[in-house]
Amino acid sequence: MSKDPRVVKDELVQIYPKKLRQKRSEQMVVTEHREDGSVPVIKSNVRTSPGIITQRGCTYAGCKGVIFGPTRDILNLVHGPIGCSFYAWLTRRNQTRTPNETAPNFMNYCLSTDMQEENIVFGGEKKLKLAVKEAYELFHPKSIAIFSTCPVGLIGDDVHAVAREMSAELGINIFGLSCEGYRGVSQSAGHHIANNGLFKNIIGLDETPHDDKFKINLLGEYNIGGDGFVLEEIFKRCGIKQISTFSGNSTYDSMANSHTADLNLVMCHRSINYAAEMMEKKFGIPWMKVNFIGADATAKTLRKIAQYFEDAELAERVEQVIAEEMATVEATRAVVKARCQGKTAMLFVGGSRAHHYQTLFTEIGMKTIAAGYEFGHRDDYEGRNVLPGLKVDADSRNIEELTVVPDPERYRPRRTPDQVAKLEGLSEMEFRDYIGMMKEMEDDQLVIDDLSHHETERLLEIYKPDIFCAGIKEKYAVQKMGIPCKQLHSYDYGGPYAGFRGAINFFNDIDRMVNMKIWSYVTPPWQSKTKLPEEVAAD
Ligand code: CFM
Repeated sequence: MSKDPRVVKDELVQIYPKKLRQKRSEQMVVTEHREDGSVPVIKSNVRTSPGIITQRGCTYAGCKGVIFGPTRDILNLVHGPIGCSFYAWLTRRNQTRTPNETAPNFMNYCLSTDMQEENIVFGGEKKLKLAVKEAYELFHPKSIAIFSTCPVGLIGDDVHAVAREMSAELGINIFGLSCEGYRGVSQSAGHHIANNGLFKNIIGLDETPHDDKFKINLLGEYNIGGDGFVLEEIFKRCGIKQISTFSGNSTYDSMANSHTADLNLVMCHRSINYAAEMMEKKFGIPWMKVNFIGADATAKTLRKIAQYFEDAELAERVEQVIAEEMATVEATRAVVKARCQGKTAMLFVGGSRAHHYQTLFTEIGMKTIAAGYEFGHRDDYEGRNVLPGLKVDADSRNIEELTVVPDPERYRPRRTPDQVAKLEGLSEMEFRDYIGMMKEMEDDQLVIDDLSHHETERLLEIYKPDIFCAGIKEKYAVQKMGIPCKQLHSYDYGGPYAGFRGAINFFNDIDRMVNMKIWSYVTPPWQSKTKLPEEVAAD
């Protein structure tokens, strides 16, 4: 069958009923850079149609698992049936390191109100209060975040009232999050709800000043596989003070103090852009899109930071770190590139990595032939310039938009209007901007939003890429088709992949995967003659 992406696109949707075919067609585009600088419009952040096997997760997953999960000393208490807590427990490989053995780390615990039928019928607020008390007595945390699961919204338990009451009683910061799984079309809604929760309840509570010269927050970096550790070290070597990270390896206090920084670096735009915007409005901290995935990308990001602070000494230190690190990167890259040049990759993951990881593949000469997000919005694909024209649909209206105004005492613009204008004029800075995935892709590649299982199979059969990047739900089905699958959520058992050292790890792992033939020798169960258990039983 033809590999022309336009033909393939028609083939992927051909099996669907007419209405669904139309909808899915609008969620698939072939990349093209138009003369006016625009890229094709892609439908995204819309509901997955019933019957489709999606890669997506729920709103609760985005709020509890993604944004709050990596904070080690905010006690995460899930109000709901035990499964919601259990399946969000230690599955994301977000790592943390306490400064000493006695410092709190609640990440190892799976805390739930364990709702039963009785609570669904008669209400669960009493049980929630008891659970908060019990958790407090056991752990004495500074803060407790209560997460609502689907039944909580359905029966109308008021987690916010319980949080207020218990906060007054126990004298610690307790707050609720209305992040029921069904509240949005994907985990993306949960990110927004969590950003609002952080902003309303934590950011700005600690005024401790720092006299460091270059103070930043790293937003949208979750320390998967130790990525955050690598970046912390790079910042330290460059002399950049990292006040907080949202939220990899983070603490309650660091977040409460984050408004004292002078620049917000936004790594994963999808999950954290709301906090960046709100912090700029309230405190005057500008934000800048960065990418630490890829060695060249890391070097570029560090230079952008130095440029923002306009300091010769910082620029010099940054160059020194880049030079030292790049020597090792180049040695590995040259070997790996020679073995991987021209091979092909597909990336279908999340709301930012399907873009960022293309950089790493490019750095070793591999080509991304198809990519897409599970839950990205149009700005993540096409760039933030589309934002003013976006229509807010009923599902997005479901999520609270906070009204943020400059703080009367604490608003302090970090840059003069002239400096801001200059930074905004430099397109490579992506100052308060994100250009999105498609502008960095070559023409004539497939971009597919919320890829389905059926479409995955057809893509693999048609293109037979050298590697497919996705998550655990896809991994084994892909490998049974003879193609290696790299998990870009958890990194399988590997990582870190961020920064210079991370790039070296990634190059080596990908080299092993694309040059190892083992999966092509697999006979999938549906082609083998091995009898199924029920066939054996029937014999
Ligand atoms: Fe951002 Fe993430 Fe991602 Fe994400 Fe995620 Fe993740 Fe992801 Mo899995 S915050 S959007 S909700 S970069 S858990 S660390 S890997 S889907 S691409």
